[in-house]
Amino acid sequence: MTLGGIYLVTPDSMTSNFFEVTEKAIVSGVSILQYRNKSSGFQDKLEVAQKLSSLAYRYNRVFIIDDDVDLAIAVNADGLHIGKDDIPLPDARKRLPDKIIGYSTYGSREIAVEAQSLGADYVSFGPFFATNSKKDAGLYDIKVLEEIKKYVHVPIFAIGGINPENAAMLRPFNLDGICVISWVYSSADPGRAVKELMGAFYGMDYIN
Ligand code: TZP
Ligand code: MG
Repeated sequence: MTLGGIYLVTPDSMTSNFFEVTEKAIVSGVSILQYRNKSSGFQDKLEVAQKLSSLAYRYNRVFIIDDDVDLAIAVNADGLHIGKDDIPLPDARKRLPDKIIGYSTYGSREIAVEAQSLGADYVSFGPFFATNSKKDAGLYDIKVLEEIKKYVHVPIFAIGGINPENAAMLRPFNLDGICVISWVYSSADPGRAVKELMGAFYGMDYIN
């Protein structure tokens, strides 16, 4: 399984049409879905994660859980996404020997190289653009992506404030994919939002 394309992350608050929007985005071309919830208890997260997992499974998409290794195991997700404040990567790998593990590298090539050496299956960089979806996020220089493919050989994603306009700016770096929350979840037409993003990221016309 190769990891890449449009990687959709769930927003902090779930609107009443959350599952509908998520399904539309998946149908329109999202290839990876991440359930990210930093505020609810395990039982509530379990219910949502089970629904999202069946949705992703129905369309043969990759399903990833953010932070919570127990939840990833409970729903038999395809993988787990972690960063510096989460379970250390080697411990996550012990708990999930055969699953995908993604690692946040913020704006650091060194973190990315280390995560790769510890067995991360993909890494994410960013934010490079202002975001309202992660309050404590820094803002990093896109320059870190120059020549990154010389050092990092697992799939590379960018995250944070990505929209079709700036997604086109990422094209020269030949990244494997881009992660988004608000561009899709704040859109009146999430299917179109995904297609516009694909068009910008791949430099092709995906709108039809
Ligand atoms: N990690 C870094 S930025 C970010 C996360 C989870 C939020 C991305 O959301 P948006 O709305 O696409 O900027
Ligand atoms: Mg985390």
